[in-house]
Amino acid sequence: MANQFIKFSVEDGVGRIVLNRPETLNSFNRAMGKEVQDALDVCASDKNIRAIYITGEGRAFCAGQDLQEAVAPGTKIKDIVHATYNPIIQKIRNIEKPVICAVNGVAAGAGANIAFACDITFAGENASFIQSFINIGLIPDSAGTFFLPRLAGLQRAAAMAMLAEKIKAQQAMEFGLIWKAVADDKLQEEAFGIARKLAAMPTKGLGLTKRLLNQSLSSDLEKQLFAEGKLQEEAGNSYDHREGVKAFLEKRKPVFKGE
Ligand code: T3D
Repeated sequence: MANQFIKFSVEDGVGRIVLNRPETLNSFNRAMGKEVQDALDVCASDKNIRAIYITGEGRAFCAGQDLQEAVAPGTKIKDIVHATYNPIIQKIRNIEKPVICAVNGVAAGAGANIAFACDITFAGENASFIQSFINIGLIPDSAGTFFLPRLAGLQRAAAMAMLAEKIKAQQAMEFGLIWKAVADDKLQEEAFGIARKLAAMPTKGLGLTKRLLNQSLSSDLEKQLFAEGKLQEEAGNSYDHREGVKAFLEKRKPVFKGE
């Protein structure tokens, strides 16, 4: 079925998801949450999609939950969190392909935490991030309490979550919450260029790298060293490993298939 609240396309091996409710700053209603989840499922299962790109339409990236929808009679907050945000974060982390995010404006609440959960996040220099939850008496969800302290440290996580001050892209980069702040007018070109580049790289190796980085968040040195040995064997059995070594020895550019 055609999407109503996102745009989804495949370009140069990249699954491109654009949050598209600009009149509410791309805030999530349930239907948009489902469309994003479905698009992520397509990206996970389609062999021709080797990287994923997420951005927003208009002046914002995403203002988190649509608060009009959240106050509708009979709505349970826990149901929204379980149906919309938890699966999106799980899919972003579990897809064994790189997920690139281009934050094109304000990212608030769940919108900010979705951006922080992606593998490589770019933001336009005038984009901003706000843990706006506490302004409406809520707590950070969408893995904010997981990623904020791990990426930025406990003090910064607490201050961001408790004070709900807007931070600009440059500061988010200095805190380690995003990879790079770039000029607004270069954001899409630069971030999509990286997604395109990743889509031509050894997908298997990238996916296994992501699995190990995920695992490291709740692991210890011994377990991690053991897992690296095991997955290096798997990477070493891939077509792209053979091609990479062959191309190196033949002094030519490798042509990776993602296998
Ligand atoms: O059920 C649950 O709630 C559980 C789920 C939780 C997950 C969450 O994400 S909770 C957090 C929800 N999000 C927020 O609290 C953010 C609310 N928005 C803002 O604080 C501000 O809009 C921004 C800081 C994001 C941007 O400010 P600004 O000044 O650039 O824009 P604005 O004028 O406030 O908003 C522009 C329009 O978008 C405006 O509509 P209008 O007046 O032009 O018709 C505004 O109402 C609308 N809008 C912005 N955010 C939301 C929204 N409409 C619905 N839901 C929103 N979240």
